[in-house]
Amino acid sequence: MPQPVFPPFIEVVDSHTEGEPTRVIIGGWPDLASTTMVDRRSELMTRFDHLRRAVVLEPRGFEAIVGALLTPPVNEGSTCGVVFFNNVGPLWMCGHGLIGVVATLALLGRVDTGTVCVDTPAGTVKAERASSGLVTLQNVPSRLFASNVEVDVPGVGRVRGDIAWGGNWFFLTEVHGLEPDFTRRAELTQAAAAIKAALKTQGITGEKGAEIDHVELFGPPSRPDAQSRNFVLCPGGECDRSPCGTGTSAKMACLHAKGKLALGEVWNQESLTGSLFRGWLEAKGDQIIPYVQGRAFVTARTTLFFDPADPFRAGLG
Ligand code: PYC
Repeated sequence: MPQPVFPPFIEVVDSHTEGEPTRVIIGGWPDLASTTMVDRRSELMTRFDHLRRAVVLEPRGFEAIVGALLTPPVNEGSTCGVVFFNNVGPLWMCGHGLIGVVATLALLGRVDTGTVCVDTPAGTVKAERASSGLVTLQNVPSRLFASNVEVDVPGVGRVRGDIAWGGNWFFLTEVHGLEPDFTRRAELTQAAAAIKAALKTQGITGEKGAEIDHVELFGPPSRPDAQSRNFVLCPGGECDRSPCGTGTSAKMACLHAKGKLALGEVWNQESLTGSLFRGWLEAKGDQIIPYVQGRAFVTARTTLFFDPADPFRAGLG
């Protein structure tokens, strides 16, 4: 078995978007050979899984961090590509992460104010950066896939919810008797993880058998300017500290399909930490395009080292 090769160092910029951390790789990661974003996502797993783990897991990271590997663009007009990944594997898209990428590109002087296009494995997304730093993400087309799906969840009971695509696959349902607040995250995680496991056991999937790897629970808002508050369980078992960009997109697509959110109408989604994404929808032909607005703050620019003598250089866990 060949030993995984580590570069001497990897340079990163850390930020958080409405509370949820993103670590953007800005240098040191070996070049990917693939020429499409979908193939780059696969290559990240087949050739560089040891680097994914080393960058986001302890002792350099922790479970909630989403990594973002910048790549050359694949489409004319795009500034760059990005493959997002977390503690268990790659993501298709990441809304909070994309806002973090834009803040990082601004720090590096690669974007100023105005529009930037970024290629992702889920498609090309656009973002508009205001002089205040506020970012408006134009996400990939989103849609309700199946509504009022019932699932029997051991320890929870029968749960009814929707399945939707917002750049990742989501099961969305109301939470009863449990406030979606950060202080209740252990119980919320337990309930959402039980739902996710039941979906898998009962063969309930997204389109073409796609695994539903995000579970989104909704409850009443605590802020007067929000319509709803959510808890989002991410694939690696951690919860999103932001309202989740792809999750907010999936939610708005569901509301629109049920006649509860008109095109252009604002949807303010609060997270379990009390942060907020402002969202709305536009139609493009027969597709529904979500817009998600939020802020990212750069917290560090760091060099990661991988000492060959370090027993945890490939990450812990
Ligand atoms: O903001 O789309 C998002 C996201 C997905 C997983 C964590 N954040």
